[in-house]
Amino acid sequence: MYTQSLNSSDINNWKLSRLNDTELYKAIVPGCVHTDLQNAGVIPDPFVGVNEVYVSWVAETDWVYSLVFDADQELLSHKNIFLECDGLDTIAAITLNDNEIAKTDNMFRRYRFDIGSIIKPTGNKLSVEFKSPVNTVKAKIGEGNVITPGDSIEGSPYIRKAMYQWGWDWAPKTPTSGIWKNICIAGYESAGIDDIRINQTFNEGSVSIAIDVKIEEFAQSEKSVDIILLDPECRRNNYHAKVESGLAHIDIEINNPQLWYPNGYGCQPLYDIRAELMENGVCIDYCDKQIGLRTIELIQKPDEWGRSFFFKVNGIPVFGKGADWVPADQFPSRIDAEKYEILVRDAAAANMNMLRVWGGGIYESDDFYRYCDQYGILVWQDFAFACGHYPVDSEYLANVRQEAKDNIRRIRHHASLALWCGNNEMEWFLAGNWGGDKNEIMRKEYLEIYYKLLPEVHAAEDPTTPYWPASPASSEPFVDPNGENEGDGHYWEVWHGRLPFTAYRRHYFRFMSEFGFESLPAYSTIKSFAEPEDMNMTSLVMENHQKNSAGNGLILFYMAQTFQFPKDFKSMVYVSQLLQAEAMRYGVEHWRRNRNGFRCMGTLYWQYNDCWPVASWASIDYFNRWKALQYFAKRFYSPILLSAEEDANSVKIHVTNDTTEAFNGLLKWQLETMDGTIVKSADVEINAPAECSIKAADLDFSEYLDYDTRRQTVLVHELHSKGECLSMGVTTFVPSKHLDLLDAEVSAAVEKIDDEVRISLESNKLVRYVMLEADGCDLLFSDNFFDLPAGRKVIVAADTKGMSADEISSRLRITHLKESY
Ligand code: BMA
Repeated sequence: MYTQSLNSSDINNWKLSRLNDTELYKAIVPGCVHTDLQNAGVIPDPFVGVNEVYVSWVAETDWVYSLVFDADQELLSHKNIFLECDGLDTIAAITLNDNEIAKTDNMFRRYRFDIGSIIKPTGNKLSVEFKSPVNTVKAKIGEGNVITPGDSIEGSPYIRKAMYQWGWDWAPKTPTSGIWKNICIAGYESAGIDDIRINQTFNEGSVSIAIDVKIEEFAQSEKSVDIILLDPECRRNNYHAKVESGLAHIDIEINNPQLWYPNGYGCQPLYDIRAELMENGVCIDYCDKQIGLRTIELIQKPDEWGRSFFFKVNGIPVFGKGADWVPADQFPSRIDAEKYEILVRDAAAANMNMLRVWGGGIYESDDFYRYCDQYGILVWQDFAFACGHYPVDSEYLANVRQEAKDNIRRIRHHASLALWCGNNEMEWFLAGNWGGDKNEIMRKEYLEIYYKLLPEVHAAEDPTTPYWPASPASSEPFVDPNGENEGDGHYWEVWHGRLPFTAYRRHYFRFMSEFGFESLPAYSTIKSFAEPEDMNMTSLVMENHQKNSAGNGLILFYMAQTFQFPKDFKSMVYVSQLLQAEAMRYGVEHWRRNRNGFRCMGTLYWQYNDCWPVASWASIDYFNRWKALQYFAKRFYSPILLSAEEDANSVKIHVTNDTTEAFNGLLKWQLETMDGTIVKSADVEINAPAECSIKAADLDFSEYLDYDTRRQTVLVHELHSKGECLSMGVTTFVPSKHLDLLDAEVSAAVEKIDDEVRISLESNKLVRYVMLEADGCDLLFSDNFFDLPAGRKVIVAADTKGMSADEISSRLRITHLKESY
């Protein structure tokens, strides 16, 4: 096979123009109209100020991408020549040398067209015309039973285009168009590899790998397939099989297999498999896959509460710790491998082991799954449906069927893939009275896709990965899909429902796949889109960068319950992040305390990341900056968790051990005043068996806590093991706003050891939520937004980014709660 890339390059000069217009702009492929128009100076950056509103015309316009190219000589020497498009967004018509070769209508599909009779050696004219997505769906409104998600441009479900691009409660309304993935021309001789499927069977001491290679034959001849297997140490083994009736089958036995584990449970060894299609001793096509050896099961067994819902990897029950992933850019062609790596790496750094790729986004690029394999992040993959009701005419269904097949085939071999899930929240909505008098018919239509079509494709293409109809769902369609006793659950009464954080503790969902709380992004991120005069929660610009209409009000509503009103906007940003982090900590710690008997076995908070700079539920913002929540997550997702369950005058202290080994350590607790004077203290030996949560102490402080002392006293709890303090926490008996925090002297000693800077912090009085920042640069600290009780030392490390200790010292800014009001 020979490929000629048509992606933008020195020789591939793509142009963009309005349909029937002669003005041409330089275009980048892969890319999209918004980024091209911005580069050409035609539109301002849609992410800045309220530009989103001013650029809405772009999505109401038809656009044409065009390229004139010469065909490579070697390409033309092949008998079978195809145009291959990995992603066209969305309603496209492709013309080559004045022949319309195809029309496409699904952003998620891969397309291939025979152009052998049309391509010529020089001066090929290729154009891809994109119809306005907004006008396309507008013309369909009224057809079938369709419901548009609440915050989106009306009609979005009519076409197979990522839902979030039409606007969401964290995304702007800028549905774009363009060639968003690679495009190339491929020439084949007598055959090419159509598909490769890899199955693993686990035996005592070995894993059998069955590889099926499907060949697309253009001409009959003798062919074979060579398989080259590289183990994690790059030791090579070769295998060989004949192609018969378009298929080659190879069985491989791997002795002493090195198993792949999710983050926190072991390593992530990966095996490389290359399949080479051979004809007369020459390789005429090849295909590479990387796999990990592991079993994965979704365990749903009846029990005293209902039915369990958790994942077992290599037989280990894994508590799912993570968050919900949304596309990392509003214009997804912009998400490069580096961005994927940062986000996946930072999930692992925060002790996560799972991300849920939410259905209103995209099937992510191969890079995403590759990094999830490498960092041990399990992937819960939704199919691309969320919060809407979609057409079920035969054409639409056929389109969805092909979309599911394309993406399952592309993703299924990844070690990280844990679950295929039909959609986001639609079963839950339909179980209510969604659709009014159409509810009954819509339920039937719903079953067509998520209980028939997708399960069929799943059964044919990837039956070993579990399938789940919807998030949330239960064991029977429409029967209490968001119930606590079975399946997964979304809990939104904290935030949308305005209940206090304590409400989390009243619920014991089997697997929390969504719950969340908003905050503002980093101040430096806000500066990317707002001017100094916009730095106010209710300014036009800040409200445009808050897509949940109640959002800023909810932040202030909850803030009033816990914190004093911040003195300025920068403090508002800081306190909003503390609030969010505390909310998620409250929930996660509760559910992790209740893992015994597999009662609660997962927490994926909403949401991990952002697609533009915005106030949202994310823990990492658009510029990859960690909010307080991401640092909190690193602590509340640590394999051994120390958590305190306070109630009026009492505190129960728990140790949750997610590891497969028993944990022995020492709990040191101290009831103390702000200056560190001990009121009462004790050391408690901890023996926490593997995979379980224990109550380590049940303390009643009634005799020490009166109206005044409860504002002046806190409980400090530390977990020690092998001479090291693993974690430290502070529990208060009043909300932070009423604590009698004292003026404190915080010292910071900075030293540089190789490429790492270590900052030793000490304070003479308790300071809460210490925030470290480095002026003018983004340092990723080993810990941040932590409490520093009187007399303790906390050492925080960071990569120096080439700076000296002095330079870091001079840039270092330390803030804590008392300075916010
Ligand atoms: C859930 C998600 C998203 C939404 C979030 C916050 O419903 O599935 O649709 O962004 O809540 O409202």
